[in-house]
This record gives sequence, C-alpha cells and structure tokens, in this order.
Amino acid sequence: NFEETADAIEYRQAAFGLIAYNFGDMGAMLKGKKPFDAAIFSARADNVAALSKIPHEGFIAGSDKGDTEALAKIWQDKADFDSKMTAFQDNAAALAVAAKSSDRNNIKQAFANTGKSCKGCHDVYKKD
Ligand code: ASC
Repeated sequence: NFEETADAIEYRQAAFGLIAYNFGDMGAMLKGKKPFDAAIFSARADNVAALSKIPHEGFIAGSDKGDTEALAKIWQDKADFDSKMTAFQDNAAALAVAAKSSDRNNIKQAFANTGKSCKGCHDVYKKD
C-alpha cells in the first residue's frame, strides 16, 4: 500500500500518462494524422486495456489534497466514480478485442466509446 497520498497520486498519474500516450497515438492513426498500422494499433489497445486497471487503486482517501487534478467529488460520489472507472476498463477491453479485427468501423466505434469514458469521468471528476 501507499506510504503517503503523494505516492498514490504519482502512481495513478503515471498510469494516466501512459494511457494518454497510447490512446493519443491510436487517435492519430484513426484521424489519418499518421498511417494506420494494425499491429501497432492493436498493441496500443492492449496497453490501454492493461493500463486501464491501474489508476483506480491510486484513488485513496485524502488524495484529493496535493499535486493533483482530482476533485474531492470523487470521494463524495465514490460508487459513481467506481462504476465509471469500471465502464472505462470494459470499453478499453472491448477496444483491444475490436483492434484484432479488420473492421475499421467497429474499431472506430470502440475507440469512440473508450474516449467517451475518458471524457465522461474528466468532465465530472477532474479540474479543468
Ligand atoms: C485523449 C486524452 C483524453 C481523452 C479524451 C477523450 O487522448 O488525453 O483525456 O482522449 O480527450 O475525449
């Protein structure tokens, strides 16, 4: 377990940073900003699916205080926050499956669903 809230904050932020990098690169491929490479896309989707399970553990009590953009509302509405985090993990897992198909529309839909999970949580629980 974490010694201090600062450690929990650092832990979840490290995961979010890796998620943003991998997800961002997938977005660049889908938007045509770089060539679509199915193997790279799938590897990144696998990364996001695995990484999606990391941050939740870092949202320990009291860790709205410190160098974080996490709002105290997370701990006031913890059940809702938890379910949003689970939905994100489910969407990321579905994206990793979709990425193994060659159905680009299916991939795009799964990517959009995952992005909505990111944004849906940020809109409510993250400082802007
Ligand atoms: C990203 C990123 C987010 C999400 C969000 C999706 O690439 O860094 O926070 O996608 O913008 O709407």
